[in-house]
Order: sequence, then structure tokens, then C-alpha cells
Amino acid sequence: KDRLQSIALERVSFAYTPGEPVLREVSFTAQQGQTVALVGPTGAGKTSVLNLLQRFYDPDSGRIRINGVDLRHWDIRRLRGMTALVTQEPVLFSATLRENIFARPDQADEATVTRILQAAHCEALVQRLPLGLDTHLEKGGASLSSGERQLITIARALARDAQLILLDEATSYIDSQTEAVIHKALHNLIAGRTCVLVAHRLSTARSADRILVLHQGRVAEAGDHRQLMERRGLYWRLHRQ
Ligand code: M5T
Ligand code: MG
Repeated sequence: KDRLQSIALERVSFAYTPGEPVLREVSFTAQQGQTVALVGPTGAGKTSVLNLLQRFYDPDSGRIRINGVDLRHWDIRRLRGMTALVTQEPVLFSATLRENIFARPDQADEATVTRILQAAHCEALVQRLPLGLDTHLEKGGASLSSGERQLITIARALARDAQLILLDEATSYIDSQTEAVIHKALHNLIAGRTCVLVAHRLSTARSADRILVLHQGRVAEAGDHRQLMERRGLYWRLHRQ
């Protein structure tokens, strides 16, 4: 299994449409086990960074490296095996909850299943569903709340034991109780793993090793929560809104 040691963006620029750059010379690094949080206004380019890290697109200039190796030289299957994505709009399969979480349900023993459901705070959901883990999710989980769908994708990422977590926090309205539960599940997912996360709630960014404030595709500020608050710049102003 590949071990993730570091990821680095080196002056990455990118445009979906030629001449309309959405990322301009973005640089950051994360060592194994670290969390980098991306914050900033809508359209700043946060999700685009995750798109490049998944190789949905390649940079127009600059480099992305994993373990020092240019991302374009990585085998895409190895990259996918290492990475788990937790998105704003989770895609659930029209299959059982168990199949949605475990790629090989027959190989997941009971202790593992229990541990993962606990860590992802999915136990209440499993209890609520008529057939528990074996409940068939109709229409990709249309009957579930967006918070529940998010917890399922967190469980899925835990089950895969991916080393690189790419997380785009949901923007949709979630009540504060559900938000607290998701926050705890995310904490369990991120612990010990390397993570690049787009934080829409500033409380998620707070504990990151490094926070990047993106503004119009540029890194406007970078530092940890304390450093950025002391700076009294953009990040500090985001907190006062
Ligand atoms: C940055 C444009 C978007 C915006 C800019 C994902 C995507 C974005 N864009 C495209 O043209 N095509 C695409 O597939 O790129 O967008 P973003 O990276 O999605 O910004 P964000 O994640 O910081 O914003 P938000 O609203 O999620 O907080 O001009 O139109
Ligand atoms: Mg986004």
C-alpha cells in the first residue's frame, strides 16, 4: 500500500476557460497527518484546488507533487486508492446502506463495522432505518437528510482507510445539532490522516495546522488560526461577519 508522506502545490495556476484564471500561483504543503484548510468567499477557487488534487484537471502552470512526484506521473488507480473524497453533494448508490459504506461488505467483520459506524456517528441512522444496514436506499438516498448523507460518506472514507482526505464541507443548511455530530465524525476521520479541507464553517478551519485564505484565486493569507486572528486581515474579518 502506498504511504502518503507529503503533498505540495507549487505556484499552481489554472483556468477552466482560457484567459479566465480561477487559481493564481497557489502554493502550500501538507506533511503526513497534517490538515490544510481552505477558506474564502464563494468563487474564490476552493473547490477547484480539490478538483486539481483529484486530477479532474491538470494545472496550466506550476506543479502538484505527492511524495515529491509530479501528480501527472502518478498512476491514477494508485492515487484513487489513496484518496477519499467527502463532498458537498454526496453521491449515494441505490444499494443497501452497507454496500454504500463498505466496498467489500463480505470482508468487513462485525468489530470493524461497529467501529466505523461509531466513529462516523451513523448508529442513530442505522437504528432508525427499518432494516438497519441492510436497508435499500432508494434513489441514491433521497429519503435521507443531507446531514445523514454526509455521515455516510464519512463512514465510507473511514472504511476505505484512505490516507489523503479531500473534504468539501456542505454549504446547505444543517441544524446545529446535526452540525455538531458531523463535526465530531469529521474529527475522527481527519485524526492521523492528511487532509485538505474546504471549510465553510470557520469552526472546522480553527484546528487546522495551516489555513489558507483564498481570494480571487490567490492565497491572500496563510497561517494557523491564532496567527491569522492576530493579523487582523481577511480571516479576522470573516469571523466578524
Ligand atoms: C472558482 C468557476 C466558478 C468560479 C471559479 C468547479 C468549477 C468552478 N468554475 C468553473 O468554471 N467550472 C467548474 O467546474 O471557477 O470556483 P470554485 O473553485 O468552485 O469556488 P469555491 O469553491 O471557492 O466557491 P464556493 O461557492 O463553493 O464557496 O468562478 O464559476
Ligand atoms: Mg466550492
